[in-house]
Amino acid sequence: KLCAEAYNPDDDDDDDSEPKVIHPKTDQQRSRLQEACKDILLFKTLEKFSEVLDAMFEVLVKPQEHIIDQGDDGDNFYVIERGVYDIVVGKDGVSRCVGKYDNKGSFGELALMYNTPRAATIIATQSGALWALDRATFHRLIVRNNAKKRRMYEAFIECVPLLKSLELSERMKIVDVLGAKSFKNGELIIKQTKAGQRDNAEVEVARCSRGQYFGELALVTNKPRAASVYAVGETKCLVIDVQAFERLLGPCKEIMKRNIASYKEQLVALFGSCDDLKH
Ligand code: 1OR
Repeated sequence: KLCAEAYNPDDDDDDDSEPKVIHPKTDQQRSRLQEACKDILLFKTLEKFSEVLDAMFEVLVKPQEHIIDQGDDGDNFYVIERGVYDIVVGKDGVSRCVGKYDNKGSFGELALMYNTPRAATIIATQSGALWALDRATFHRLIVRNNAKKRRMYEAFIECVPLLKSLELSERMKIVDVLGAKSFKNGELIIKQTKAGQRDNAEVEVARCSRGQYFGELALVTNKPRAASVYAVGETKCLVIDVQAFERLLGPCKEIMKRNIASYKEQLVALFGSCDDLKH
């Protein structure tokens, strides 16, 4: 058949010509899978989430097993059901552990999204269980959704002051991995995990609105959450995970640190000390 129409990736959305991958699962497996996937940000804006679940398959891993080796071609994307995994990056012949996944999260999206060699080595430190999604299905369901996501969030991301110092391409990489979460009025978004909550009485110290950010302090200081955050009215937040934060927001860290210094002044003004923020 000859076709004179221009190629439009949007028309591609319901392309049934590609075979759907289905790995049959028991009810018990499916519910474990659903539990492991419920906070995976890459899955948050998908219409065809159930097809993702259909295609995923279980992988059991042993201690010291390399799930991914830096430099390899990408085969699968992985969601963690359980286990602790080291993230190791080699540069100039020196390998360094740059982070870890502790019984939650996902990895292996970069090589599949950008067609690049694996950027890090992922090693299981104990026996664990993963759910894998093959490259073709990841492409069909996740990568194709990215164009839509970029259109949806580009205008908003462009007006977030914190991200001004990044290149457009860097901001778009943030959009590729972020997820959207909605909260009801009064709902807890972040829970303070620090002892010494000052008589357990909670005091409002600040209010954030469109374009502002929160949740960075614990990631910058590697300390427990220093404050709780509640939704005021119906709210929608865009969320990125700690590894993507480390990878993509490095250039914004100086701005965040400056703002953290002002948190201390606010705390001193409110409580007379800022012990909780010392680091
Ligand atoms: P991948 O397909 O490249 C390795 O395979 C995966 O490790 C990668 O996708 C990410 O999912 C995950 N830099 C690059 N990749 C990382 C990083 C990372 N962390 C996790 N992955 N950095 C560490 C951030 C804590 C930056 C290191 C300089």
